[in-house]
Amino acid sequence: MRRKIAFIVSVLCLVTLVQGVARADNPIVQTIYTADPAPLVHNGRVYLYTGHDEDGSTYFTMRDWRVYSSADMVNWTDHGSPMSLATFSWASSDAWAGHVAYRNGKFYWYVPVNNRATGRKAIGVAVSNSPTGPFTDALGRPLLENGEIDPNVLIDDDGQAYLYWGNPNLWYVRLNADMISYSGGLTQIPLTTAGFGTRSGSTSRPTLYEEGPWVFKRNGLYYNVFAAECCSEFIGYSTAPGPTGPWTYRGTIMPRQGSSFTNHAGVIDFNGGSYFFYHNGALPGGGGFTRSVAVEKFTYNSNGTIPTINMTTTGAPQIGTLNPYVRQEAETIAWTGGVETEPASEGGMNIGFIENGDYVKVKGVNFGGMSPTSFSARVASATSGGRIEVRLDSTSGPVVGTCIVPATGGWQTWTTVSCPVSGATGTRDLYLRFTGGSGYLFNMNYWQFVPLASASILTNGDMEADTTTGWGVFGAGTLALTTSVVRTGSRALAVTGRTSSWNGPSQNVTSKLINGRTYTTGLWVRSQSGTPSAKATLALTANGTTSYVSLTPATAVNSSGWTLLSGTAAVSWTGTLSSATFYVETAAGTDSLYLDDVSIQ
Ligand code: FUB
Repeated sequence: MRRKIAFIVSVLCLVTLVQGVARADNPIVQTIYTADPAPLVHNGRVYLYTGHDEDGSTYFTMRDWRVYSSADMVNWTDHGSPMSLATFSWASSDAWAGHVAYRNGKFYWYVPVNNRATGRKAIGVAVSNSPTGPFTDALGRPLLENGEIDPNVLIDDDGQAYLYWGNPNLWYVRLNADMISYSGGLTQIPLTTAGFGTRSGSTSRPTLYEEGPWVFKRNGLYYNVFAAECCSEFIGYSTAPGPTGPWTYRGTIMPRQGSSFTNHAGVIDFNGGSYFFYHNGALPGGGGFTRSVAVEKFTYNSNGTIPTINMTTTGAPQIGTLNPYVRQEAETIAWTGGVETEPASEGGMNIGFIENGDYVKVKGVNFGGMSPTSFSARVASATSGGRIEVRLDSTSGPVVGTCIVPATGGWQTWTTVSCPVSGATGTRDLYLRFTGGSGYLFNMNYWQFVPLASASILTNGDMEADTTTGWGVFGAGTLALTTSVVRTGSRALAVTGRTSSWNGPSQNVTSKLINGRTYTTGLWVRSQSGTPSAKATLALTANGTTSYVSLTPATAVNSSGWTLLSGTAAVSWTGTLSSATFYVETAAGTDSLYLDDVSIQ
């Protein structure tokens, strides 16, 4: 069934492209149906926790929760499912709307599920040291149970945490500092029409409040954004001077729209902007039980009220651009037609179930002023592979490179392929379009571009001069050119005779660095025998003090193929720079190495 969503999304987007209409980036996820967004800002990223509507559902058939994250609000990385009904041994069904709170280095995920023993809805809490999990049941039993749903946590400025939840009523309880126990009783918030508006045509539920409270504090004012007046729901909100009220109804944020009869909001401030997350039925096959999470950017009115926000297919604008010269996960996606995601044996997720014509769009990729020289991708194929067309602007835009993916003997048997690239400059949308025969072609785990060596501050970084010109040795070692083991062109650099792990090929870049600049480094390394971890480093001496900047992370290399090391690092110093040396070393050992296509720019 998942193939069906993916196929229809692909066809719809081709039609959209042919018609020349601007491309949609809402809903956020196209690989599965997602619902009940709960965004969390942490360390410069937005983590988006969602529910997961099973394909073809005719009820809220939900068995697991999902996590996505983004630094730019348009390219979202899929972190898979770090929590499911199985996490809670006492839960029988209904992995419904949850919320994640961060406190003291831990992430607490509060969710409503059916308690097998009582048959009633209960609130469970799971905990993790990482925003992407895995999460484990913190208690082995419900945190609380009163048959109601949709937990949400506010941690007030004085450190007191409140858990809100409820449908048909609205409740709160004071959480203890451990976040997995509470003090005092479960307290009902009075659902008055002054506090939560007047429902039309119902006497049993006089107010608009339905479910899904999202409580937060901004500029000293407490907001409760909630799903109102089922069915279908709209999103309304109330405000209060304190976390427990009294609440005053403030009106509609998102009117009834779209084909889902529920809606569910999450509101954050991130990087100077305000964002409203919600769900609808906008994907093909979507509806009340096959929903999709979407996002809009908005601005609070000057008096703190929230404007009307409508659902769009464009979504939020991108913050900044994406760097193609560092490893990017294949599952970082602005929009996809046809691919799915799954856990990768190398860690994280990979994209898979790729068929001829499927594609991934990555938005706002900043190639800079000089086209990269090559594109590389980590791929696996249990069949005969296929091709990756590297395109710009659209699925039918210019092809700047084509990589051949071979059979690797398994869907999780990974190899790195690379291909030359030309003509990719400026900031463009990148489309990776996959082609081949029938059936599933290959999987992709990650990709990156290699910057143009001639744009580099290094001399003879591609090693194609007929001497080792430009290169020296940091510490001990002997350099030689080789023509028998090369990555591109006809020469590579060989270093032997290293006597310490920090010894290796080097260049003096003292006159070339600019204080405060960020540099992107790329180099291909191969060992002559062992399997050391190699890395590129900058030794800076200013005002008599030497400091070391890691230009790339230490990366395992071997003798059977070339490994790309890459990284981005800010370079600055205080006082007068007397010496700056770029060098390649190993984390340990003195293995002999080959180097090719080295650049720092
Ligand atoms: O997703 C199941 C339920 O639908 C949620 O708990 C409610 O908020 C509504 O969105």
